[in-house]
Amino acid sequence: MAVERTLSIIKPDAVAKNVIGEIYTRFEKAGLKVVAAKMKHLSKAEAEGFYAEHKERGFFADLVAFMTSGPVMVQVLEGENAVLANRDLMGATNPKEAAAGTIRADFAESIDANAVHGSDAVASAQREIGYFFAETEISAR
Ligand code: RTP
Ligand code: MG
Repeated sequence: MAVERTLSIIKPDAVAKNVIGEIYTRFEKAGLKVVAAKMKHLSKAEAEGFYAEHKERGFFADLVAFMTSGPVMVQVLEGENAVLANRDLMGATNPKEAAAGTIRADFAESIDANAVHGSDAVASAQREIGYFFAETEISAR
């Protein structure tokens, strides 16, 4: 097993529901450490750049509109197999398909307002962490 870092975003719906702390508790109980964090209200350009891999998809405009609809909480999580561990905590993209006890099953409303983002691979995690954080903003723990 390898210690990895992954990028997590608590999306505008979950911030508005005031469940940042409940989601952080799930990270901590799973052994994932928050090693950097910031709250941000993304600009349209920031959201478009972050989700550039999806720019040809039919849902892209809705995704960008949703991600800029309110503040988000962005964090770097560190731990054993952090990328997959966080994806397991999140559950399926569509909350209707998310396993019981996952963040999306418990806090998400729809495939658009689905509470959290998590990097899907080590390579995308590196890109996404660099998109939001300078190396000096990440605390080794
Ligand atoms: P995320 O990137 O946000 O962690 O979610 P994910 O990997 O589970 O899903 P992804 O395929 O990367 O899609 C990014 C976000 O776009 C929205 N989406 N809408 N209407 C649709 O068919 C659709 N498909 C995806 C979701 O909000 C998803 O989280
Ligand atoms: Mg994704």
